[in-house]
Amino acid sequence: MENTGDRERRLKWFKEARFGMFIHWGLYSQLGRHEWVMNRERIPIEEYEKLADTWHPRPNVAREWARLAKEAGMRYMVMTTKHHEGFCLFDSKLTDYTAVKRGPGRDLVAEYVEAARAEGLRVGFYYSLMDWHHPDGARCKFNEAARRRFVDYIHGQVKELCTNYGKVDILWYDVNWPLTPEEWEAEKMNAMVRSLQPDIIINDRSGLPEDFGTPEQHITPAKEGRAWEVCMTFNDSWGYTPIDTNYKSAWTVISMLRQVAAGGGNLLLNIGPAPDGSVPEPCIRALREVGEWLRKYGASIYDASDPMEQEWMITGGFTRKGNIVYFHCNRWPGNQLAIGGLRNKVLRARFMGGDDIRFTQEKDRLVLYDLPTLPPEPLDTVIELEVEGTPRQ
Ligand code: FHN
Repeated sequence: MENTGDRERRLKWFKEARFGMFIHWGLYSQLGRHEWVMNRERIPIEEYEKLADTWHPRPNVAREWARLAKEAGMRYMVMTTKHHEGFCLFDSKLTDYTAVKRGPGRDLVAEYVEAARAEGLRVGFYYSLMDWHHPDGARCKFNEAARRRFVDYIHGQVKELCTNYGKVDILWYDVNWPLTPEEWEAEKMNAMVRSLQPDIIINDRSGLPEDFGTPEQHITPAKEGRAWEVCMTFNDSWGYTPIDTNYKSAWTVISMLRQVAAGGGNLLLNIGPAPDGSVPEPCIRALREVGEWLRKYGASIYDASDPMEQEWMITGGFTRKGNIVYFHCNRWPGNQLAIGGLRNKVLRARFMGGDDIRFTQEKDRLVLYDLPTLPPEPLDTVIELEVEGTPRQ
């Protein structure tokens, strides 16, 4: 039975990191339609496998991703080592359907690990349990011999990933269809992972709760203080889609970060690089702007949170570190601003890194006065409230 003290020790960096880069990259990137293209378009395996020999990514693209992640204020990365298509971006003794033995001709996971570490970022491995390429990937549900072979294959690959790449910080399982955790022998698999990587944190998608929850596309804070991380696409697909124009803006990402921080969770924001590894321009532009905002206001995001049941108000929301409450303003109503929901007596109000603000407080309602009539972009405004008990500077 996992002891919570050890879990809190292992989760400490993760909870403070707040913001990570998800990377979906694979054979599907060449088709530029969706990472589920093999399934959605019913492409026969022998047809789809040809993509394994036409994929020739540029060298060292992972370093470009790691530099961008760092510039964006991200503290960790999670890359697909194998998505549902079954193609392994890592070296494996259990299959020849790998980046080393086919088109790329090199270990793309090793390159990614080296790049992330070179930029001081934590390393996460995404690994899909569902596998459309393995002959037993579906019949394992109804045939014990097939289940045995498939479970041994999956456990064997997870062992390779936890053995051959040095320290791994996150194991990010995905889609455990078609087996139950018992049929996966998930307890045994995760115990093996922890024996090889004692500090690792494991998500909840092997079917066991493990260390953190993984809501997807919707900010859904976990209850009872359990660690959680919401994963989001940058546009409408996890994989590369050249025609998709619906990329999130920097302000949208900042707003998501503030809501995630308020709820005490993490944001794992996805990029779907082109087949050659290039990052779509709209991601680069937005991530650079997010990084700029975090360099100014990161203290109100990284290790500040306020997981009280706060209705995410139109005007904005709170995060908190000790007795400093940060108010992130969403909408700027003019030269006065009323903020509700405060649980402490306010001693001082000021723009974060800026001037003091005149205020009055009635119970939990604070009114700020003489605000600039033409304020900077509302999302660019973080108000810092020193509440009762903070040693005054
Ligand atoms: O089917 C996958 C999908 O392609 C993508 O990898 C997401 C990322 O969280 N996970 C599954 C859908 O939940």
